[in-house]
Amino acid sequence: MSMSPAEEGASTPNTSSEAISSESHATDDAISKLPRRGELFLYKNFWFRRVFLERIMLLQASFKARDDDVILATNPKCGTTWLKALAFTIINRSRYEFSNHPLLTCHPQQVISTIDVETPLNGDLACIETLPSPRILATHMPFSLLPGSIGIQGCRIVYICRDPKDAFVSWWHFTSEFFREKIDIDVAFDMFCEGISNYGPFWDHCLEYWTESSTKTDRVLFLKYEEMVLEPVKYVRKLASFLGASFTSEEEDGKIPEEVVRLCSFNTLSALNANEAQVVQRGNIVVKKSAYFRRGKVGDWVNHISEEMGRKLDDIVEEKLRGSGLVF
Ligand code: PAP
Repeated sequence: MSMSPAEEGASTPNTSSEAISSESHATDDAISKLPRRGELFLYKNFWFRRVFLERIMLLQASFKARDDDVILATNPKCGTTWLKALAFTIINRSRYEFSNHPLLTCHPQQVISTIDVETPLNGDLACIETLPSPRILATHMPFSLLPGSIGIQGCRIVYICRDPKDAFVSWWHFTSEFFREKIDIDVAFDMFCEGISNYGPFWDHCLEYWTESSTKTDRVLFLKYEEMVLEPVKYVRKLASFLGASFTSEEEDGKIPEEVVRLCSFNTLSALNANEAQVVQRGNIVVKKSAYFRRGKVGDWVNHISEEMGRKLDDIVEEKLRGSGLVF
């Protein structure tokens, strides 16, 4: 089972601290010179919080992909937790019984690491490098900023996107409740509409992976949260097939795809992670496990932003995606 770098890498000795320290000063300098809006820095057409950008730069310089890596890519709050649970369960299904499965005790965020959130800032990638193949790694990085070796090695990439209105509301809740940052929702919404959000513009993030997935169908699988909610078994089969782990006829007869869906469902996982005292370590932050299971509903945005705001964002996104074939 792959563990998060935060867990595995915490006590790994730093072999070249001087080199890393001067590199990190250079990164600090480079980031300080970037255009800035509040906490966000504009780097190569995308906005990032400093901690994530530092890791992205570090990974671009040092991450070495393997040809059998599976990369789970998402805009924040678009279904990362769900996709991690599904991919982990599908790929490891011969190793674990459903009745005694790691996900019954470990949070999906603990079994697969989001590399740009959890890589130690001291630059030590041992925690990723020592994982056995095939590695499953997650990222919020835009396609254009993925470390070059991912393209060269031809890893498989699974991308999940979600209606931006629900993603925005989910992010706003997560940020305000769990990081105690009281962000005015109207101000945050206006910035989101301008394209200024962590890892945004939201639409450019989706579009880059969408474009790749339309030309490289064997390398990039593009999924939509809403479609998966409607027909989870169909998409679990699709995901398994893309990952080179199609269900056998015996597994189909044994209703294994349905079992995967059940184990990884919002209802199952949220009940297991409901204890407010349980936390997950993500890089240098500690988050309540339950923070990743808020409502898990399609269309919950109507309860938090007005119809008018919803229409405004829809119009912007429609305009930005026009001609691409991607619609929400
Ligand atoms: P991350 O990007 O920070 O890793 P991510 O898992 O993408 O987080 O986002 C959490 C959202 O996925 C939450 O949405 P909500 O705020 O609208 O409720 C969460 O409820 C939802 N989610 C988590 N697990 C599941 C699941 N198993 N099935 C469906 N939705 C889920």
